[in-house]
Amino acid sequence: MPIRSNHEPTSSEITPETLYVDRRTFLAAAGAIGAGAVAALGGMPSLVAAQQPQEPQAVGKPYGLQPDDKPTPWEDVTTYNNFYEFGTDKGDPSQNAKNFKTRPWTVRVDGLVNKPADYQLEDFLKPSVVEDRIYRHRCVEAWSMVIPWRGIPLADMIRRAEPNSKAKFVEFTTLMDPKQMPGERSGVLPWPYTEGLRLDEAQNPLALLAVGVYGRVLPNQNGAPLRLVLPWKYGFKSIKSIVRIRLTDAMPKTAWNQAAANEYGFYSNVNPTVDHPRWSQATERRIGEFFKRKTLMFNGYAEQVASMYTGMDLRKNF
Ligand SMILES: Nc1nc2c(c(=O)[nH]1)N[C@H]1C(S)=C(S)[C@@H](COP(=O)(O)O)O[C@H]1N2
Ligand SMILES: [Mo]
Repeated sequence: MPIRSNHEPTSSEITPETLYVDRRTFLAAAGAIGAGAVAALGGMPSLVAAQQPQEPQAVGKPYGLQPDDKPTPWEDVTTYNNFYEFGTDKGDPSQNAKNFKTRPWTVRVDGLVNKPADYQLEDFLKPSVVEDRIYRHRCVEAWSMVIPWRGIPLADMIRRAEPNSKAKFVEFTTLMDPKQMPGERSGVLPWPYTEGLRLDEAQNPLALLAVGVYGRVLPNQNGAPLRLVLPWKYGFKSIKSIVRIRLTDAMPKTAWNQAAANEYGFYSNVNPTVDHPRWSQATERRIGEFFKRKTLMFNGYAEQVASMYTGMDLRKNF
């Protein structure tokens, strides 16, 4: 498995050969079946699955990686997960989400927009729009990873919906399906899982709607078929298995904030100087490593995001 190193990429590295070939075969497959048939059959994702590389590939443009960052192994990325709909232990989601049905899948984009719409997953999988990006990933529980995602910028999605002048926030909702998601039959969180962003945060170029990881279709335990990725925030903001994206004028309620408001705020920006009430956030354990690392302000993405929070008291707005 080619694990990429951390130096700034050359242009040939940004679009590695494997990915390029992948996109060409994808295009050929899409052309053969035709757009109408794809919509009716929901056939595109299975074609993607059939065309995807057998071996996970750590492809993508590195964003905000530090010199000693390298992609966390596929095995860890896909078996050490938080996805409470499928259980609260890190190993539960990979075990319990095996039969989770992610096709067909509709995402409703509505609220304070001029163009509300229902999108099919296929709309997010067009090879002309997906990008591969390697991001740092920091969980509020003080562990971290480096993950090669595949997705589309959230800003593109929002632009398509045309937010009106009243829109100030974006609310995200996970599928509610207690039959398939055993966790939703428990009281561990208020269901369905919800999250929220200020509109400008949602429009930040780093915010990604992910459909894949390691060059492959997103495994169920990682939030298939579509999840958010916000590398400057604690992982719980990166909501999985999204069915609705709603533009609002009021700050959305979020699952973890409702569960424990003193521990989980709306912003959840990675901040080594503001501790969780029950543990320090100054250091973290990189999965697969023994020694702890120092946590970086905004998880190393200050240059790209700090200006959104100028003048705010980050102790109050945690
Ligand atoms: N719907 C939903 N989304 C969720 C969660 C969850 O329990 N349910 N857990 C969050 C947390 S705490 C983290 S750290 C990340 C983990 O993503 P990963 O398993 O792909 O690393 O997903 C986030 N998104
Ligand atoms: Mo997390």
